[in-house]
Amino acid sequence: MAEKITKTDAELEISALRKQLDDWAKAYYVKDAPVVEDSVYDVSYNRLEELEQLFPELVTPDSITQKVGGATSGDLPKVAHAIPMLSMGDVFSKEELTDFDARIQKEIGHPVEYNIELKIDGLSLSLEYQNGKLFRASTRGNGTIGEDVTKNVLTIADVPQTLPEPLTIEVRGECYMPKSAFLELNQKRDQDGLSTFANPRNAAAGSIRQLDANVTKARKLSTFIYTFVNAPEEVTSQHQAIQKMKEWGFATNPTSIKGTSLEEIFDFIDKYEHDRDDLPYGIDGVVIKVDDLSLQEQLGNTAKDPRWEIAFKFEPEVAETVVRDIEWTVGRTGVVTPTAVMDPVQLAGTTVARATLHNSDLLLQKDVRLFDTVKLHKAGDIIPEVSEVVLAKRPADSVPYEIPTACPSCGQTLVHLEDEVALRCINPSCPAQIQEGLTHFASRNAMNINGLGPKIVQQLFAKELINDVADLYKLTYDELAQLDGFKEKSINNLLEAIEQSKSNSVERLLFGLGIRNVGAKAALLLVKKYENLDKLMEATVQDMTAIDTIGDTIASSLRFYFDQENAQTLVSEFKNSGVNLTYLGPNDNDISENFFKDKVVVLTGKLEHYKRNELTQKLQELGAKVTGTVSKKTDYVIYGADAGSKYTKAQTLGVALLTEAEALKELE
Ligand code: 3BA
Repeated sequence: MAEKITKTDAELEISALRKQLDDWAKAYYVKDAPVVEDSVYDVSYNRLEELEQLFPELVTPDSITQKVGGATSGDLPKVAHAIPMLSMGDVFSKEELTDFDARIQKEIGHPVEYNIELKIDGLSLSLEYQNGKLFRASTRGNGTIGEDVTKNVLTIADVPQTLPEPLTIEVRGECYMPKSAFLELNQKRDQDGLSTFANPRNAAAGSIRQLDANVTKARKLSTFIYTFVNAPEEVTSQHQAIQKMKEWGFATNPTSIKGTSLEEIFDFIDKYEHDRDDLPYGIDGVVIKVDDLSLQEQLGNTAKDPRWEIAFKFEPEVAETVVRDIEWTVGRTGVVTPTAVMDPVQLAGTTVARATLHNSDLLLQKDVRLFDTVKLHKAGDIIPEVSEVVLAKRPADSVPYEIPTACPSCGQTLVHLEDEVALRCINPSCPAQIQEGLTHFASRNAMNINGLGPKIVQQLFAKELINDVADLYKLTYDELAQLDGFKEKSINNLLEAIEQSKSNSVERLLFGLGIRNVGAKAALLLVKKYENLDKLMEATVQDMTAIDTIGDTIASSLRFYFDQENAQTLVSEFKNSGVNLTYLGPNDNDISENFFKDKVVVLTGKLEHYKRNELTQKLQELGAKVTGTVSKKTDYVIYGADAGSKYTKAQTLGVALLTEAEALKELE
């Protein structure tokens, strides 16, 4: 989806990102002492790339995205790489891999064979041999200029100093420190009162970039070599290249396999993502390379990376980041909850910059403070949560966090209700609570008023244009014209969305009212039984509980709500504004057997006969569930012109594909 950001905002963000990334890169490349996790770096880097794509005119040659690698230290002699050491494009999801494969197939014209390799978590080295003798070894540096580490590399046991034939070649690969060596080293350093390395990669980097080769020798480094700069004639594929290098005595990684289908790639990824802890060396992903060297040549390189490979990076399941702020938000019901605002970090598939701290008790119990480094995980694989504070990284001047005593919205003193861990604002006219209620009313599962998000609600409220949900239906063109940046088009769009919501089936309104304990499911069940709001408002608790799954709690909440005069006024205002108060949906038993009943369906590509939302509605009326992503649970993918990754994914997973025309036949 296209993002809305002004050029001025983008400019500011870009400049901040560049400065931040330059600082981080310096710490990483020059000092071998990273200040943030790689995943944090990646998120900011990707964001910068995204913004530069949106505003190509803002790209400058000194942007870190335009350089191949990081900086180099000043201490070691420099080496110019005649052939630059490129970087690798990286992806974090299988969807993106599917896109990669689709792009390759499109460009080549048919499925291709890949060499699938582990992505070793080390640092890249280039080894140059003259007449069979190792004469120079260098680090990648910034890709064009690296550092001469020949003396140090000569101490690495598995790097051949002489080749079986007097060859003049250059090979490249990854230098790493085995996990066992890393643990031993840190243990020893700790005993000696020295600082320890953050991870094996930093230890390897610090060990290879030594001025004293004896230090390197003591560090037990290893290598995996994976590429020829100029492959010998007889080698025509990446797979053969690895064979050949092995033959000549290089250490090569034994796990790589050849594969053609996404399934093979996904299986490889899953296997090693699962088994990675058991490997004696660290990996941080999988590299997929077009195997055939002539096809590689055909695909070529971009300025930064080859177009024939992609690195799939594993999701860190635990991530570390720094707490910058603790925000307190007032919910619809007055509960005040703390959220940690942190440096963005990649965590199990998504970018996380905020994590719930649940409630004040838990915050105190975990003793989370501002500027603390915290470990994050995902509760139930979904909700980012702070697991613990990394005390070793707590700043010396840290002070305990003070829980607020006043509501951040209305300033009224907060209370701790009996047997509740939550802190509450009990002011019924607290602006935050009212605004939350309004946003909830407009939200997707409630009245689904497109464009009426929290920011607009906040403005409408601040300008006193609305005070309760019924006021939404009294908004005029001139009133909306007062909103920041609202012009004819946006005003009409919002008015239209509000107008449309009047004809929603009433369960949306009932859910949207935000009555305690009444969720979307309960709302639907209730209106199905009572048909309209008038009848529901008269129902007794006992009558309501006759519905399966509607218990006393829900029924009493409803009764309590509708007994209030406010609620009754609200409903009559809805009526006056022409808001529909009856149930318009199908009755379950009404859906007759049909091709799509109870099937999970995904739509993709450009449809001709129907607008996408029309077809979606039609399918839903037939009892189908229409979703956005293709998975094993999908029954049918209906596709139109220019279908992309969803189409390929369906093919890979063996999900039935229907053209729009075929689907229409079944609809009739
Ligand atoms: N294969 C790292 N680059 C890699 C040159 C290509 C390449 C890597 C790789 C793109 C790994 C970027 C630095 C570089 C040599 C440039 C791998 C790994 N392939 N398996 C083909 O295991 N980390 N890294 N290295 N040239």
